[in-house]
Amino acid sequence: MAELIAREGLVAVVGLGQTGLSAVRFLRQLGYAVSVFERDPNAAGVRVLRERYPEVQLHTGEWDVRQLCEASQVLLSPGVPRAHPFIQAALQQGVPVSGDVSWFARYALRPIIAVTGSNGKSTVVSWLAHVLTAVGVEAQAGGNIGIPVLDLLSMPEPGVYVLELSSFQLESLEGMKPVVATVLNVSPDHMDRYDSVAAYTLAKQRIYRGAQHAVINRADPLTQGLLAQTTRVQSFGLDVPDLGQFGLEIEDGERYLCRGATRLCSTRDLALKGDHHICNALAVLAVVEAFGVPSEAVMASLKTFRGLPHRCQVAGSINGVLCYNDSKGTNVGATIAAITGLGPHHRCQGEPGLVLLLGGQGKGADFSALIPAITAQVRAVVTFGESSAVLAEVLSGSVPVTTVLTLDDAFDVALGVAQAPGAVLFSPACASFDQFRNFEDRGDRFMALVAAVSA
Ligand code: UMA
Ligand code: ADP
Repeated sequence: MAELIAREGLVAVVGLGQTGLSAVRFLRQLGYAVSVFERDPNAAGVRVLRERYPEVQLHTGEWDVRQLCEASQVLLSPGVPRAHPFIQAALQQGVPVSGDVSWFARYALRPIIAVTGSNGKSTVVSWLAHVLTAVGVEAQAGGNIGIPVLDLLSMPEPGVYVLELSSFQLESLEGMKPVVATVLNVSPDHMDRYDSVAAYTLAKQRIYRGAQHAVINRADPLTQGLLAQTTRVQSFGLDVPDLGQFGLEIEDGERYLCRGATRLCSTRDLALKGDHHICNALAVLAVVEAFGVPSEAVMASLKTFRGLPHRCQVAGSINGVLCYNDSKGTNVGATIAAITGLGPHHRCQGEPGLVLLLGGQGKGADFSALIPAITAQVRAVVTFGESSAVLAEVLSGSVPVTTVLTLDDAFDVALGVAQAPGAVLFSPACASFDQFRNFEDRGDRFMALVAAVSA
C-alpha cells in the first residue's frame, strides 16, 4: 500500500481505543503523518502507541483545538460523538471529519455487505459469514463486531466483506457503496448520545447511501428511510410474503420460512429458536439473495448456525432451573426479545417463570417499555449496578423487585427465587461499563457464577 499514496498532510486520530490504534497502524503504513488525541493518559492504547509509533504526537487530557486544526483531516473513533465541542470546532474550521469505515471503503477492493440495526447485528453478520462461506464465497466479518474495519485491509482478501456497523460509525460514514445494506430493526438505544429516536434512526439509515440493494424489515418502517430510485429493495418479515420477498407461512400450526409462495424450511429446522432469530434468518436469506446467491443454496448451512456466546446462551442448569446468559442484551429492545422468546418455554403451571437480572449503565433508556413483556413472562426481577434504583422505581409496581449492588449478589437472590421449570434470565438491558470491561467480561462472570453452583 505504501506506493499508493505519498504524504498528504497530517491526519488527527481522535480516540485511542481499538479503532484509533487500527487507524494509526493503517495511516502510518500508508505514509501519513499522524497525531493522536485521547482523553485518558492511561488508556491501554497509549502504551502501545509509545512503544510502536514513538514518532506519532500524542495529546492526552484536555485537548487543544488549535493542535487539532493543524491536521488536514480528522479520523474520528465511533465512541467520540460528532457533537463533541472539539469536533464541532474542527468542522467549523473546515477540517473534514470522517470515521474509519469511510477510509476502509476507499481502500477495500472487494464487495461490501453492510448490516446495522438496534439488535441482531452480530448474529446476522456471523450467520451471513457462515452461510456464504459454506457456498464457497469467503466472507470476512468485521466492524462493530470487534474487528476494526481497517484491520481487515491487512488480512488476506476475502470474497466479500460483511460489516457490522453501529449508528456511531454510520454518523461519520461517507462514500461507501455496499452491494447490499440492511437496517434489521430500530428500537431506542444510546439515548445518552442522541437527542431523539429520530436522530438515532437517521444515523442508522445512512447505511443505504450508495447501496445497490436495500434489505428492509416490513414490520418496522424505521428500517426503510429514503432510498435512491436506483436502489433495489428486498424485504423480510414474519408475515406472509409477497412474490420474491421473504416471510412466514403457517399450516396446521407449523411455520415455514418462505420466499414468496415457495416454502424453504420449517422454523423447527433452525438450530436457533425464538421469533427474533426467525426474523434474523429471513434477513440472512434476503441479504444473500440480494448478493446474488439463491436461497436454496444456503438452506443447509442456515439451519446449522448455532448463534454466538452471550446471546441467550444456556449457561447451565441448577436443580432443573436453566440459566441463560444474555449479557449482550444491552438495550431494552434486546431484553424484550429475550423475555418474549424464552418466557413461553419456562412457565410454571401456567404462571410466568422467569427470574430476570437487570442492571448496568442505562444509557438514558426508558425502562417502562419492559413492563408488558415482564408482566407476561417474569415472576421476579433482581436489579444491580448503576441503574439498579432507576430500574426498581420503574418496575416495582408491575413485578416483585429486589435491589442489590453486584451481579454476584443478584445471581444469589435469583437462585433463591427461581423454581423449575422456570429459568434465570440474565439479560441486563444496560451496558456493562459501570462494573465490567465489556459485555463479554460481564457474560463470562455470569457463566462462572452458574458453573460454580452447578459443578
Ligand atoms: N475517548 C476519548 N474521548 C471521548 C470518548 C472516548 O478520548 O469523548 C477515548 C476513550 O478514552 C478510549 C477510546 O476513545 O480510549 C475508545 O474509543 P471508542 O469508544 O470509539 O472504542 P473502540 O475501542 O475504538 O471500539 C469501537 C467500538 N466502540 C464504540 O463504538 C463505543 C466497538 O464497539 C467496536 O467493536 C470497535 O470500535 C471496532 O469497530 C463496541 C460497542 O460498544 C462493541 N459498540 C456500541 C454498541 O454495540 O452498542 C456502538
Ligand atoms: P447486536 O450486535 O445488534 O447487539 P446481537 O446479535 O449481538 O445484536 O444480539 C444482541 C441481543 O439482541 C441478543 O442477545 C438478543 O436478545 C437480541 N436480539 C437478537 N436478534 C434480535 C432481533 N432481530 N430483534 C430483537 N432482538 C434481537
